[in-house]
Amino acid sequence: MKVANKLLGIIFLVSASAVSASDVEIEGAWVREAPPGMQMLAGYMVVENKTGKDLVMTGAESSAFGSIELHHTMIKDGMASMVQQKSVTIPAHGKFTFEPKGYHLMLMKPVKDLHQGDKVKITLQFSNHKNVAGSFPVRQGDGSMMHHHEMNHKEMGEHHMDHHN
Ligand SMILES: [Cu+2]
Repeated sequence: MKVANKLLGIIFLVSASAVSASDVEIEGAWVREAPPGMQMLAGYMVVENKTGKDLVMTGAESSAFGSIELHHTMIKDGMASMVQQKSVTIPAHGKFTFEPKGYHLMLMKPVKDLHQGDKVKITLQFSNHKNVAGSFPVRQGDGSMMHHHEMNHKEMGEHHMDHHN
């Protein structure tokens, strides 16, 4: 099939509140449970683009977090580092996977501690499509996974628990 590649420029759709968009679907979404007080959590999902054009995802937002960034984990010489992405492109009739050790939503400054069983709504933003919202259940990650999100956290000093008997 011939694909006419017209550069139409980037159209910013100032979308209203409508979030139903069956032409873009979020599958297998989840947020990794983190210890209380953790200021960075990670969200994962597969975004399926059922449209005939590449979609450019530029970010995400949620009332449950202060801010959200798109990150990619790179492993080089055995060291993991996270690189912020300005956007990711979900190919026409294709999928884009956010998964541990790969691309992820970096969920920063949670407004409250999240626990397994909680659900948060996260809205994905695109430069050439209206927003798409998904429900992300919180669950524990696979214990065997590398905890790459903790790598930037230095020893937090002593943590005292005062118990009254
Ligand atoms: Cu990250």
